[in-house]
Amino acid sequence: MRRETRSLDLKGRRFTLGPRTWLMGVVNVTPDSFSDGGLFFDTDKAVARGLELAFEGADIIDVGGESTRPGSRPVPEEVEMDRVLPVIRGLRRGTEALISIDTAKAAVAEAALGAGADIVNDTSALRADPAMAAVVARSGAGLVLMHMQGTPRTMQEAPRYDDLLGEIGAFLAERMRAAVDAGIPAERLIVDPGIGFGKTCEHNLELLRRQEAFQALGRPLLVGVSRKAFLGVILDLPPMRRLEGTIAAAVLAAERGAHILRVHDIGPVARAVRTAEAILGDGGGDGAADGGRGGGRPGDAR
Ligand code: PMM
Repeated sequence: MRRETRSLDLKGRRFTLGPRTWLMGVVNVTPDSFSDGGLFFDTDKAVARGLELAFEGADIIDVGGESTRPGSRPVPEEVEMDRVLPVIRGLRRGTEALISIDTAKAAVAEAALGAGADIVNDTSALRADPAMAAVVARSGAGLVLMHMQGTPRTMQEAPRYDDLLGEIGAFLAERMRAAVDAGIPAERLIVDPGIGFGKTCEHNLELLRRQEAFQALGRPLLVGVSRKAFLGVILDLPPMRRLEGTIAAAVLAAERGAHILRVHDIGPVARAVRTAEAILGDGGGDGAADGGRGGGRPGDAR
């Protein structure tokens, strides 16, 4: 994998990212997310889904209570809290996996961190709520800073860039400075180019092709390709039939520098990524399917 090792501090614990690709599994507790809206809207189903993702190999479980699909409108914060808090409490009781809260609202983030979340995944990169930076700074939690052109309501109307990689890199560097100025140490930051957020299919493909440029930011890189619309353009298939496209894009993203992959289908992606790591000769030993000890499974004579 062409990526550098980075350390990441989360609530007083230090993690090393790089040797083994981390996987972030998605639990959308929403009636309307673009690919799994409604499936895990019920608390018990959402907790069960999160535990299943952890069992299948998710390092992080990303819980979201508001859809960010193109054209979507924000939901009130009490509604978002009612959706995500019981799920985070249930997951915290049931798994050691890290938990992230996908929200741009400070009050939701604060309550989620109190309920046991370790990371705030803010797709607005601290721009939506002026109180967010202080909440993250106080908590010791990690923070994902994601690039988005426009807002979820408007972002796909006419995305336009003069210098795609340059503009996104400059945006992420500026947001990192804003976070550090607000008291969040750089060691707690994760950056994300925001595949599908104010980008055409061509923009997304170019980002994935040239994604190594983001290594210069010096922080772990998170990439979310799972079931996204650019795969629909390539394959002419609906979200639930984009698994093979997701796997191809996810493996290439990891090979080109992504430290963390955000995906819905953890099992299949984990098997593909571990195989790619083994072929490339890395995986750090702790991530390979056989634990890095050689051997394989009983009955696997070949
Ligand atoms: N994509 C979605 C939601 N949240 N967060 C980050 N950091 N990166 C992403 O690419 C991302 C995200 C949209 O996907 P979903 O509605 O299927 O969860």
